[in-house]
Amino acid sequence: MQAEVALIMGSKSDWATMESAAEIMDALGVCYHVEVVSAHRTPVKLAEFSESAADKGFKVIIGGAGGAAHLPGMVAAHTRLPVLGVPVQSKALNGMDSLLSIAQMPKGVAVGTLAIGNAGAFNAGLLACQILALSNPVLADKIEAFRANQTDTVLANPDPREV
Ligand code: RP5
Repeated sequence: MQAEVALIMGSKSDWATMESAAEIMDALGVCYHVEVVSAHRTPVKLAEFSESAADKGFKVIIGGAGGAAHLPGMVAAHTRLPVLGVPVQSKALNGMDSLLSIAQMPKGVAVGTLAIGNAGAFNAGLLACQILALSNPVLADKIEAFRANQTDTVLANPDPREV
């Protein structure tokens, strides 16, 4: 099956965060490709991966990185595909470095920046699915059901003292 989402990250150490993106894509039945592609340690690979991504059939790229998190921005510089950036929580600065590195893009090269950490990774996966759902009614129905179930779960147990 053709992977529509490229889920890439700067290091294997990012997987504990980025697997949250995989979790929601698994739940919604979206096929994705996972690979470590580092802006700093494998810069040539990053350029080649990004430049060939559209031709390979990817429609959305999710890039996660921490610290000097140049991965999503550099990927976006090499492709017209939408790039969603996930700031991985760093040890030194708790992810503020990652967040600002990803969010502060110059005008003309767009990266959609998500929240720091697992929530951001999960939402990147969800947002990728929502983008794909624009041209996939079956996926759109699955997203509607996911959202309805989430709402029902909250409404069914509004007492904060109960688990
Ligand atoms: C970044 O440096 C990676 O995205 C990772 O978040 C961080 C630390 O990488 P490792 O030293 O754990 O490989 O490039």
